[in-house]
This record gives sequence, C-alpha cells and structure tokens, in this order.
Amino acid sequence: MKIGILCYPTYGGSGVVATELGKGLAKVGHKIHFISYRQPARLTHYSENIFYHEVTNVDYPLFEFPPYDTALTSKVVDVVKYEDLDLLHVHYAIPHAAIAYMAKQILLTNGKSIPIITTLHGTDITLVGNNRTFSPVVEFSINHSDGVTAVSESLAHDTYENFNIHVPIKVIYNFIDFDRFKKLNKDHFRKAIAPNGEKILIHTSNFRKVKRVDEVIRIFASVHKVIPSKLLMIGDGPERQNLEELCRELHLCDHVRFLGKQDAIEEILAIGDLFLIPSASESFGLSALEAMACEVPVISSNIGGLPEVNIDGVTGYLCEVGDHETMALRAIEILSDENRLSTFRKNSLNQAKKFDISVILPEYENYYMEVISNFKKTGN
Ligand code: GMT
Repeated sequence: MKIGILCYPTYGGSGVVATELGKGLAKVGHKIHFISYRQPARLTHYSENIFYHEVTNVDYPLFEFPPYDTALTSKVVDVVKYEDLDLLHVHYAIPHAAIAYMAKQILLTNGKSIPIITTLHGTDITLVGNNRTFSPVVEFSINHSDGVTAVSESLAHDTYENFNIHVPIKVIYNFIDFDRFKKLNKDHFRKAIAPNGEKILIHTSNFRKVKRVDEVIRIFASVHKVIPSKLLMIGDGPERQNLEELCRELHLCDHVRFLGKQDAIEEILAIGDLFLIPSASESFGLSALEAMACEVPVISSNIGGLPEVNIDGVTGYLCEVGDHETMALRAIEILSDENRLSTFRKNSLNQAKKFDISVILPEYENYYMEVISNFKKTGN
C-alpha cells in the first residue's frame, strides 16, 4: 500500500507512535509518505520505502497567524495526487482530521478519491479537543473519517462521552519495538548515577501540568527518606523551572538529575528500578510501556488508559490521582524487597509483550484493508 501519514514531528506520544508505525510498515514493504512541518524526531535513518514531505508556510505581513492549515491541506492534496496514495492515516485529530477531510474534498474535484483514517491519541479528545474552541470541528472530522482508531478502550469511551459520535471507533493500542526497548547492560552508567548502589527512579514526559510532575518530586522526597535513591527526570517543558525550585526547597538537588530531552531513552531505562507517572489524564501512557519493556515496574495514577497497561499489584501499582503519599508508600514497598522488585520486573516485561509491535502492526494493516475495501464498496 502507499500510505500518507500526517503527524506532529515532535517527541510527543502521537508523533512517536505515528513515526514508529510508519517505520514498521515500511519494513514490511509498504511505501510510507510522512507529511509534517519538520522531519519527525524518530525518523532518523534512511529507508527506501520512506518519503518525507515538508510543509512550508508563507510569511506575509497580513498574517498575524500564518494559515498553517491551508498550507498543510495543499501539501496533502499535492502528495496524494502525485504519489497516487491509497490511504491517508492522520494522527491526532487537531487539526489533522479536518485537514484530511478538506484535502479529500479537493481531491474529489480532481477525480481522485482516498479514504481517511484518524487515530485519536488523547489530549485531542480530553484536554484540548473538548474545548468549545475546537470541538465542533473535531466532532465533524471524526464523524467524516472513513475509519477511526483510539489508543485505548478508555479513550474510545471518552470520545463517545465528549462528542456526538455516530461512527465505530476501533481500539488499537500503542505498541513497543523490543529490538530497541529491552533491558541492556549499562552497569558503568548505573555506577556513575548511583555510585553507592542507590535505587534509581525515572520519570519521562513533556513536563506539562497534566503530568503532575511536581508529584514525581514529592513521591521521590518520601522514598528518599527511607531508601537511598536517585531520581532521573527526562524531558523538558513548561513546569521545569518550578520543578527545579521544588528540588531546591526540598534539599534534593544532589539526588535529582534533569537530563533534558533524550533520544536513547532505552539506555536510561536500562538502569531504572521504578518508573513514576502520576498524570491527571493519560489515554494510554506510552512512556510507562517503554519502561515496562525495559523491565522497570510502574507507579501510576489510576486514570484513563493506564489501568489497561499497568496492572495493579502485578506490574506496579495504580493509585488515585493526587495521592502522592500512597504512591510513595507503594514505591517503598517495591523497592525495599529485592525479591518483590524482581517479580515486578518480570511481570512488567510479560505485560509489555502484549503490546509488541509484531502483534499491533498487523492490526493496523488489517484495519487499513477493511477500511479501503468498505470505501470501494460504498463508492465514497
Ligand atoms: O502525553 C502527551 O502529552 C503527548 C501526547 C501526544 O498526543 O503527543 O500523548 C498522548 O498520546 C500518546 C500516544 O498515543 C499516549 O500514550 C499518551 O498517553 C497521550 N497523552 C495523554 O493522554 C495526556
């Protein structure tokens, strides 16, 4: 198949999933055309089946808000027409689903019809999408997609709750590539971070309010009182300054390292003992899955799709949003007993295997074929 993928090029979960999916599809022979305003962060290697089309915008003094949507739509029309694509798969509803719809209508006037699949990732439905500023467009463009997927049962449910949706939503979970995410031997790195055998806790995110990152620091503060430990904070974002101040206030600066945005997350997860993700909202929690694949158990909030990934008492613990005291107690429980930690590590790996890319990728391929076949039948 010749597939166009519209996505954000950033380190955010939706861009990561879109890029890794495209790379996986290219490996099994599909021709993948990424369309974005920058080369996707995870698109680092050449493949004969991968093509990248960059969207450029026009700078004109009248445009206080340069019309990116128009530029992207024009690029999509151009790529679909000249590369003769079979399918457009758009990741993150805003603005990609609406753009795909508009491009489809323009293409029809050129005699080319193409089905659209929209994958909902989370905040496009929960935090941002349900805001009145966007919701009429989000609702319309979901209802006018030829196929819709969500990354968890929870997100599919939230979509029906938040919008008036009259099309089926197929759940296809986030996935993990075990060729990359596996426990590596990084003892030298471990020694550098924790020279006296301290336990290592890890958090990765975009440091937005929704991640409740201050609670990561508070959980660590409680754990650190009882267990010699270090905290690695990976990522960057608006809360970073507040977090650094909180570390100073709690006298934790010698034990918390801010590593910034990192490409080789798996090398850092290789030295982790516990992963913390106390988010207020999380449609799936790809970062938790990455940790589990590297045999790192997870303490998370009991929200959104997290209970579909992190199994309470098995791969870690689920606690109520905001209850950082219980999260700290659960962390201490796991970290204070080597046998228990080792069992949680094994369980995490086993659970992560359910989301192996080799299981999930064929689900996307089958869904693509189903959508294309229905599209042809109904003559859309
Ligand atoms: O977590 C973020 O803020 C990034 C966001 C995105 O859309 O880029 O991630 C969302 O999509 C990921 C991939 O499907 C999910 O694993 C994350 O749980 C989801 N984030 C939220 O729902 C907050």
